[in-house]
Amino acid sequence: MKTFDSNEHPHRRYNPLTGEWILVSPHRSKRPWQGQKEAVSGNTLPAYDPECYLCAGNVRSNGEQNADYKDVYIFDNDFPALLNDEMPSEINTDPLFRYRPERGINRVVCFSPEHNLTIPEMELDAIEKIVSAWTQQYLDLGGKDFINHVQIFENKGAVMGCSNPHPHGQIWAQSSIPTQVEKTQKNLDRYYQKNKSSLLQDYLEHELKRKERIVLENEHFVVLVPFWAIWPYETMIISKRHFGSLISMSNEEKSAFAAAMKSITVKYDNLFETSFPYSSGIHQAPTDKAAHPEWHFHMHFYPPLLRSASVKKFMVGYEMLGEAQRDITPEKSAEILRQLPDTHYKKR
Ligand code: H2U
Repeated sequence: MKTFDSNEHPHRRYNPLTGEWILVSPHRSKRPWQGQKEAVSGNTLPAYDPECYLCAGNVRSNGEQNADYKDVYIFDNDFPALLNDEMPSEINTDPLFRYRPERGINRVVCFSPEHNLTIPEMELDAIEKIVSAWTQQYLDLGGKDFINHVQIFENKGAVMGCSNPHPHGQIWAQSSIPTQVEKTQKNLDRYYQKNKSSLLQDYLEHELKRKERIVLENEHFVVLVPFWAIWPYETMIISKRHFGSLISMSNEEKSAFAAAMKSITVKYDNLFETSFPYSSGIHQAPTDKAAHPEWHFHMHFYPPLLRSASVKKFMVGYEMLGEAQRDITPEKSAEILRQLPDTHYKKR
């Protein structure tokens, strides 16, 4: 009988943050591909695009004019998914048709006035300004009595459904704690109550000893491919110190966080020498005024690309009906990312 080898044999891994399992099929990573190829976008973008609704001084679709901004610029989304208005509703008790009104605020965060500049190509001080702006937004939006959660995220690249290459992210602040965050919160809390320590701090300690999935680290943050990663090159930035949100970060930690974001996104761009698409976002303590000692600040990067600048992973079939599955192991992905140069390919 053969003995189990996680580099060779199919197995399932458990995600302690979501409580979900994922199927890993390492023996399959050499299978041939005759499927879809996406057009690779060359970087021919101008620094200013008169047609772009995010460029400085331009008029947006609702007729408002953007300021002549020089670094980060934030405005209320003109097509918000959530509305600020209070909507009284009858209590609905039917267990099969549950709903509740949801109140919130959506904002757009332009990272830079330069239309063709993404995070990996920005100077560190410009990325620090984004981190400061996010902190201010978390304070401002989270401080409102009806806002209990502030989701900061970036959707980058046309394959992710991003409508505009101008560097930008979004903030969705709302009265409920959204499903993904609620799952994570329950698991962090359960672990904290049981062990009186942070799940992610304990996890990080083991990862730093094992060194199998670490991509890079600096004084205050570690970037790794989680043991339970779903996407081929999924990573997480985890703070070394245990704290719950952006507002607990020292200035030094903010710089280190900005540096970690730059370093991982440079590696991403270098992987297939393309502007690497992803969805990224910060998971941190809700703003529901409760103490949340269980929360440990982290940022997820979920990139779709699999084997080249044009071939992405699809979450379809078995994954829609059964559970998420990956071929290349998280250890192999971490090794590939770790060995990539730290200088952006356009500057080499
Ligand atoms: P995405 O491409 O990541 O979806 O971001 C663009 C956002 O910008 C999107 O949420 C908003 C869209 O609603 N937007 C405006 O607020 N004003 C505009 O004039 C166009 C787009």
